[in-house]
Amino acid sequence: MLKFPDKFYWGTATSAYQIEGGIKNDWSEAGPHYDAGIACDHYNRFEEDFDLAKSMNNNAHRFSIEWARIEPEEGKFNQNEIEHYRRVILALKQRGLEPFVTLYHWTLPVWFAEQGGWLDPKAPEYFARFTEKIVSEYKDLVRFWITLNEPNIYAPSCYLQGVWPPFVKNFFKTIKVAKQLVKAHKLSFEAIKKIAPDLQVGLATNNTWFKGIIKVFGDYVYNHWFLKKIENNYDFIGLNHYFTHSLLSAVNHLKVRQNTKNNQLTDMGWRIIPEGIYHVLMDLKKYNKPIYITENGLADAKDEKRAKFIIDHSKWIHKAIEGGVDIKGYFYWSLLDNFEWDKRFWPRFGLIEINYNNNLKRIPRPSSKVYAEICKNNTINIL
Ligand code: GCO
Repeated sequence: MLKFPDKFYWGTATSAYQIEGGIKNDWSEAGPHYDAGIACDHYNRFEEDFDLAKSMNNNAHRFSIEWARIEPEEGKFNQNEIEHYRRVILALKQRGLEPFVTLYHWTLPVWFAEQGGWLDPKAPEYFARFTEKIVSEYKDLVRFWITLNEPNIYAPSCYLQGVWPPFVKNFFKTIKVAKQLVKAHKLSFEAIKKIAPDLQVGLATNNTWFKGIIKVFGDYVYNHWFLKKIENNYDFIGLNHYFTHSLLSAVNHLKVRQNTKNNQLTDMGWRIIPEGIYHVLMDLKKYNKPIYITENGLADAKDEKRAKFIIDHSKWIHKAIEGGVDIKGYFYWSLLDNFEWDKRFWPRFGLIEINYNNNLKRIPRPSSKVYAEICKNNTINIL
């Protein structure tokens, strides 16, 4: 039996645009393929969803606040939406779920995108103003704040590969956006600390275990560039982990397959290598900051691999804790099946299945019982 540290946070992670429904932002305006529509209607069904999280014995939950709802026009904040998210936060707390709030999970208000998005020279200030508004509203309710989600995925996907809005393919603009995101994080961090210095602020970085000849480049550019740039402007690291890459797998990774039969692969064609999370965690030890695993999960519609995936990853996380890494929580991605960006709804990441053909009915998958046991006992059983 492997025991996790006392007060370890066990939860799931979500993001607003992927589950809420009824959002108008840069994605919904990019065309029908990018419009999440009603998604899981989580906006209206959050209480039911948090009941499910609670029934899995979770004691924390990560979610994001949709900037486009809060500030639909530049500088004009929508008080009704602020009250909505207050109800969301209170609903979590009533169920004993510690809220971890992401301020920016990739989607943008339309006005912001039209003014040039992150390339607008004033973009970091706009983000800091939004941060200030949100954090002053909820400072007494929320202790953990995540400024940006995966800037190291966002910048290349939107500005280099050009697969996500605004669909730009330009190396120099990618660098510019990355720098703007660094600035946005720093200003946001400062704004939060000014409101209440004891609030805990971090960002979520997507780190990969690189092997072979791509390791030097991968570690430097992808895993550490952003963390180094934000220097000491953070209290914790949020780690999102999905990949282990060698040169060949990195190339293969670009070809997304659906419902592969290979049991080493997820439905997205991503390789399952639980050991990877251990190496990535050990590699983050040098920053001497607490680490929350803010995302880790897989697309597995049949739920054949999910329970083993969670157990195996938990074992390697435990080994990293034994190796001296200060890991304080784990958030499985995701609570519900959801809108997986340009892949739309077919990838099924949820511990809870959504039946899109039957009233968005929530159906807990068998693996959710396994996760519930881990969360309840704060241990994993090894055979
Ligand atoms: C991420 C994204 C999620 C994805 C998940 C699965 O942070 O990578 O936050 O939105 O849905 O990673 O691809």
